[in-house]
Amino acid sequence: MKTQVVIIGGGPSGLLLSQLLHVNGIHSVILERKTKDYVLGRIRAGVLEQGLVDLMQRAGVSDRLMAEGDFHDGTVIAFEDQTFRVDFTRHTGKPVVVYGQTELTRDLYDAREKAGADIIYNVENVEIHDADGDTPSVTYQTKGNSHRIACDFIAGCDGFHGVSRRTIPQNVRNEFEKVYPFGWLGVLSQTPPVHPELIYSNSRRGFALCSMRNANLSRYYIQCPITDAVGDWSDTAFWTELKRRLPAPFADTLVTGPSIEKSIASLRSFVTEPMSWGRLFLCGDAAHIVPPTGAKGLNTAASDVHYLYSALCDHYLNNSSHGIDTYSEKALSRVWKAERFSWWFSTLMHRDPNQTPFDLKMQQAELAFLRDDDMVQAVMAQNYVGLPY
Ligand code: RFL
Ligand code: PHB
Repeated sequence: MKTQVVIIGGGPSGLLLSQLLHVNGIHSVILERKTKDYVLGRIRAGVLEQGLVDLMQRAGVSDRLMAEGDFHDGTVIAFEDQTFRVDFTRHTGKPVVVYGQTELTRDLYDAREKAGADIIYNVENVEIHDADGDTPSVTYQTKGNSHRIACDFIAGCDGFHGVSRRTIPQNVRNEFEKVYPFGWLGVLSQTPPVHPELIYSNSRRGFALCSMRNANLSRYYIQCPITDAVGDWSDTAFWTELKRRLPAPFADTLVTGPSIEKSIASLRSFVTEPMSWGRLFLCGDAAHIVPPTGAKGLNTAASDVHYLYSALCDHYLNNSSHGIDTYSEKALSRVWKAERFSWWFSTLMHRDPNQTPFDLKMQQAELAFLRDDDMVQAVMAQNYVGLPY
């Protein structure tokens, strides 16, 4: 088999890249380790930057997002018993859109399948060959049979645990990492959201986030010890703890109900440099991870996809290698800014078990500065709605 671009990973990065290439007449094959239902069962991101919405539009898959997405002009920040609001639209002219990663991924699968895309599920033992030469290929197995695809380029969209990043030789790779000493326990429930906008809360008992998917589907998170297991948290224990971490007006009106999904995520900042090696290009979580505070993961994956699809269009349609040659540098420049914002916002909002009294005072001063200074709010808004591509 032969194709122009082999895409490893059928998550949002791989699907969006494949769809954008298709719109520009460039053929790709997607290799996905799991089934489509498995990928759609993962409850993850919920907040989209305008840049990602624009890419979905360019890919011809934005109808449902525009009809059902909820445009948010700001967010509420709570600390201890105080609340204030950061107005995105006033500061930047842009809102963010609340639309689940599951729905976005479903829209991309529908479009790819409608166009007759080559998506191969349940692949095993994916290996990348000769990415540093002129004739790369990818081998894999399905149902015990071995296959090889020859290609011009390989896009590594296979997430943090994929094979693509590890294919880049260790003496070429530089990895930067910070692991946070706490996790997020998340609950999805068929209940109306407690407030029309997201609430990020730094309370004495730790961080909490009130988010949503639609008018009757809420997504809530609380900071928990990394050593906790989902089984340690009954629904009642979760709701009791969430209420304790919210200012009284929200705690008193919170509607609770049975959880339909409950999971614990660890928090990590991670970047690998460079993001390309020969004809292999890393995209999304394969190259970088952010802690979820600030909702930058999927959105940063989207900016990589933007740079990579533009580079491949330059190569195939304009006979220019400039985009490909500068992909890693351009992508990393934006990635590090998203890393900085996610790290700053995580540090601001969580209670670190190792926090000293001085650290706590600094956190309180920083929150007061954000609350009282319009320019600081403008900087936060600019980062939250997404820096330009
Ligand atoms: P994914 O989604 O991990 O998809 C990678 C795909 O590759 C497949 N794969 C392989 N396929 C073939 N061969 C192999 N060897 C393979 N190894 C892996 C996997 O099965 C999978 O299908 O990476 P991608 O596409 O780069 O997308 C990244 C996003 O999923 C991620 O950044 C976000 O979900 C992060 N995130 C959030 N991002 C936001 O922008 N806004 C948010 O509000 C937000 N909230 C979150 C989040 C992530 C969370 N968790 C659980 C980490 C909230 C949470 C709780
Ligand atoms: C979510 O809705 O899952 C969500 C929203 C905002 C974040 C992280 C996660 O910062």
